[in-house]
Amino acid sequence: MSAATNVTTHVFHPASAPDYVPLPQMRQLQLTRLQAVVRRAWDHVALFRERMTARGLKPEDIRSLDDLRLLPFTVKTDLRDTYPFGLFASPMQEVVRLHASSGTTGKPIVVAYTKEDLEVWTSAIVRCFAACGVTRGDVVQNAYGYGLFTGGLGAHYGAEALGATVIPISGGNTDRQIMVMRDFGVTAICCTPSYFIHLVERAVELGVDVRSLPLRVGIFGAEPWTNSMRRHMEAAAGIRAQDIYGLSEIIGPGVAIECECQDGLHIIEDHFYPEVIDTETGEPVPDGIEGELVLTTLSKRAMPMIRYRTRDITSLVTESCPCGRTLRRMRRIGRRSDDMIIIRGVNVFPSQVEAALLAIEGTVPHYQIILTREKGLDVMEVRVEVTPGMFSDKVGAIEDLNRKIVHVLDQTLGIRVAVRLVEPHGIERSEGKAKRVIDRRNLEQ
Ligand code: DLL
Repeated sequence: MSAATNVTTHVFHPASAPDYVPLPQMRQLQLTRLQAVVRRAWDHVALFRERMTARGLKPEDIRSLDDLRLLPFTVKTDLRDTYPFGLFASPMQEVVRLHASSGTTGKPIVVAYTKEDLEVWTSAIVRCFAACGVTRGDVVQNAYGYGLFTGGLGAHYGAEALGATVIPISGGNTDRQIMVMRDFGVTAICCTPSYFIHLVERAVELGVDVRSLPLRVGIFGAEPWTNSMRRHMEAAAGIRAQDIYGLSEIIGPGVAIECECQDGLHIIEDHFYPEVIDTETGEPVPDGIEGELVLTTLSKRAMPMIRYRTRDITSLVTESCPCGRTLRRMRRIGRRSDDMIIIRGVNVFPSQVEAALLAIEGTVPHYQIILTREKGLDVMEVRVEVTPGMFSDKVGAIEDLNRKIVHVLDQTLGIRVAVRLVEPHGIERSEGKAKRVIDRRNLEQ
């Protein structure tokens, strides 16, 4: 996309103005917002106030952006421990939407939005999509899942506000996706990168050449992907493949986006303030050095997040970007510092599998998760050892147990997994940390 088109997009959408503000102005805006959000969290969130008090801090101690590092971190288990609404800073009358995402064990984590929060979210997505060259002339097939997952509704309202035509098709039903893409003249698609690869492969089987369709841009995220996957998707579908990043705890999709330069993701930093820290020491690392991304929401009302440890590993890029945006960039996320795995866009913790299995009689807590990729789609198999008593039982009992585990895991994780029961001691014992996850998906394919 030329710079001229970019300027047009920028003027056309006043919401995109903060993308280009001079740095001193941005830092001032961030500081003002940071002070307000810390005050809000202090006033309304007990956990945050207690942690600040324990450090001898008051909201007025935050005088500069550097003072951010004085503040305590927030982590995923804080959301679990205060489940469901303990971190809300707004009364329920002001909360207009809830979403949820996987927690580390049985319960999900819940996130909340006021009307103003939804406006911020929508404006962030408008800016992200505009950065990818999507305009109101586009027909957007939104194949992120609609529901508790933030992907579907988040992308939906942003694309609509941009003035594009949105097709809220949600995930799944691949043959119908291909029919819609062809018949409705789709020009932009949003989904996980792995699903897009699957979709293109299926299209080939159906005799549809995606390269001959008007589709020209894909906005892919919710799971890690690589530059070689980008090249593959761009060549196979005749599109530009853009990376979008976000997480439920912060807002959902729309935290950071690739511009047409495809060289790092611009962080929407007037709303989401980034730091990168050393995972061990918790100390900030210099720009350009890898570490864990920590985000602070600068304008969220219903659920402010102060120094949220995302567990996503990246580094900050400070050089200016040829696109003209002054927003700092981060390198794409290739891995996490915890054991969360993402299967077809759904977050799964091995501890969730473990908790579910423990509740089922006839199994022992020896299990392994095997991940593979078939036709672009993630496949998860859970191998579980049965008890000796169960093993000597009839075949029917084993089959019943298998069905039961499939059902329970389906309920717990929200995705269908294959289950293979193995004989007692059938899973290799480890002398150190048990190797629970064997990931055979080759991200380079
Ligand atoms: O995945 C929000 C989202 C929806 C982002 C649609 C982009 C597009 P969660 O389900 O809470 O939210 O999962 C958040 O997914 O911490 C990362 O580990 C991973 N993730 C999200 N986007 C990317 C990306 C949504 N572009 C977790 N690259 C995050 C790599 C990503 N990992």
